[in-house]
Amino acid sequence: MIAASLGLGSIVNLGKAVAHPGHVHASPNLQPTGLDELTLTVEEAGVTGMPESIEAGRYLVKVTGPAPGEMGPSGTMFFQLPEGVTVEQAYEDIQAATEGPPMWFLDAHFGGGVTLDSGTEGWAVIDFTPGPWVVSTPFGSTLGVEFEVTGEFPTDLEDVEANATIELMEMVIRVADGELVVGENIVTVNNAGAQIHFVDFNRVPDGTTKEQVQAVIDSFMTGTPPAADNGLSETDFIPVALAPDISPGVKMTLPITFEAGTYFLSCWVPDVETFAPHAMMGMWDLIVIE
Ligand SMILES: [Cu+2]
Repeated sequence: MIAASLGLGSIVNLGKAVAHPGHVHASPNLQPTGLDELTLTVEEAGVTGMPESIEAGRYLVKVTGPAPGEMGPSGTMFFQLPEGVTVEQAYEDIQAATEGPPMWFLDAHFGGGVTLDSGTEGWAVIDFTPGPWVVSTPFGSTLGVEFEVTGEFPTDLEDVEANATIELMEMVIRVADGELVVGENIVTVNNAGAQIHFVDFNRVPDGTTKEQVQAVIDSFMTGTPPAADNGLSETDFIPVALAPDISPGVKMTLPITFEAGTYFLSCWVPDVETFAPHAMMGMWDLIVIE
C-alpha cells in the first residue's frame, strides 16, 4: 500500500499481491555485452554487493534476490538524495510516510533500477553520473547503501540495442520507436519530460477498454469502487513488470517478456504542482501485444 501512495511503486500494491501468471524472464543470453557489470544481491536487510566507489558510466546491473512478496516486487532502485538528506533520514521518512512521498522526493534524482517482478534474477542497463548515490530496495523499503560515482560520464556511449523505446513525458507514455512483441523484449525507457516518471506494466483482460480503465482510475480519486457493471476492477490488473523511477533526461534498458494480450502502462509519481498521481492526470495507455 505504501508503495502506491508514495508514488515510488505501482498499482500492484493497490491491487495487493495479485496472483501471478506464469511469467518468464528474458533469457540471460539477451543481456547486452561489452558493458561494465555490477552484481548485487537483495537480502532482507537491504542490498549487498555494491562497491563503495565506481567509475561514471553505463553498467549492466545484475540482481539476485527473493521473489516478490506481499509488499510487491523486490529488486533495487538507484537514486541521489537532495543535499542535506541522509540515508538514515530518508529511510525514516519513507517508513513514516502514509499519505504521500516525503517532501524531498521530488528533489531527489532517480536513475532507475532492477525489479524482480516474479523470478529471483533480473538485470537492467543503468547510467551512473558522477556524485553520491544510494542503492535501496524498491520504494526505499530498506536502509540505503551509499556509494560514490567518480570521474566523468562518457560522451561516446552507444545506445543499448532494444526492440522498443518507451518515451515518458507529461503526461504521456508512448512507444516512440520499435514495438513491443510477444515473447522476450529488450525495452529502453526514456524520460523525455520535466518530471520524475516510471512505468508499471500490468496485464488486463483482453478487450479491456479505455473507458473501463478510466472508471477504475476515477474510483481511486473518489474512493468509491467503480459501478458493478464496469466489468473491470482493481483485482483485474496483473503486475507484469516495473521500470522504476527515472529523472528527466535519464534512460534505462530492461528485459520484459509479454504473452499475447492487453497491457496497461501507467505512471503514479505525484505531480510537482498538484501532487496527484500522474496516472490520474492521464499518464497511462492501453497497448495490445499480439
Ligand atoms: Cu509520471
